[in-house]
Amino acid sequence: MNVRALFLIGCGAACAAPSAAQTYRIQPGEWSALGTPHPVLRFLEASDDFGSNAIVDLEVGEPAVAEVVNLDSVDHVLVIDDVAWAGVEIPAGDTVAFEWPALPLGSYRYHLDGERGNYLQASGVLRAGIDADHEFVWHVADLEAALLDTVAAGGTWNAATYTPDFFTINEAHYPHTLDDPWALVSVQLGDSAIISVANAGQMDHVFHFHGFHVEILQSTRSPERVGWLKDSVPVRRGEGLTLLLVPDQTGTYPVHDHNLIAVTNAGFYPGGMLTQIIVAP
Ligand SMILES: [Cu+2]
Repeated sequence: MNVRALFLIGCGAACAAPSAAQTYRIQPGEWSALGTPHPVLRFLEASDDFGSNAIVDLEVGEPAVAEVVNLDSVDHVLVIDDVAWAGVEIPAGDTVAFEWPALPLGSYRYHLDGERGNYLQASGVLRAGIDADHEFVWHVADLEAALLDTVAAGGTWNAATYTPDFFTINEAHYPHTLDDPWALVSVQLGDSAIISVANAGQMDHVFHFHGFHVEILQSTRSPERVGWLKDSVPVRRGEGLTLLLVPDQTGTYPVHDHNLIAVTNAGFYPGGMLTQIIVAP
């Protein structure tokens, strides 16, 4: 199978007709840290329940019209890390029409800028041209649960005192990562799995794959690493990465942040940024 051809799929017959504008909403809500609710902010598809942030899919090199409703009490600015784009101002309570920019093939991190947008995690993965039979998305973040309360109350994030105690993939920590079909890589021997990764945290993370080496297909921050085939992949703050996994053995294998504090929940192991690759015969 030609894996690059697979990766480059994305503009079939559906491209001929322009699709309707996608609608999003910015919504405050709560996230549970081992049963204790904390305030968070999400960027959601208008039709989705409150939960993990939206995965935004675009065609390669084509702008896409969209609309966003700001249900939060403050103004926000939507940006994409590592992309030269003016961004979109979204006043509190307003509905704003905008265009996602034309982007090269790959995975990116979009988010709301500013303390509240950044720290309360209105942030997600934007994919340009990625449409594979076996596709996965890891929007990874570190956070200090008590700081969610502080920032929601108007306080600020302070690097000097930051002590993260939760580490998430798609806004969930292990073992809940295994309930998320985007986070749990479940494939068959020889499949080509495309994994889009973006780091929404306040620190760099390094993913360690057991059992397999993955190929870096794209990086917003480290393009010199494209083509590298490694069992450990760093993802810097704000970076977007696209990885190719072609499993050559069956079984269940962990994949996790190599910084072991990040595989805990409030200090308890195992937890955090830990998921699995399950390969069926
Ligand atoms: Cu490991």
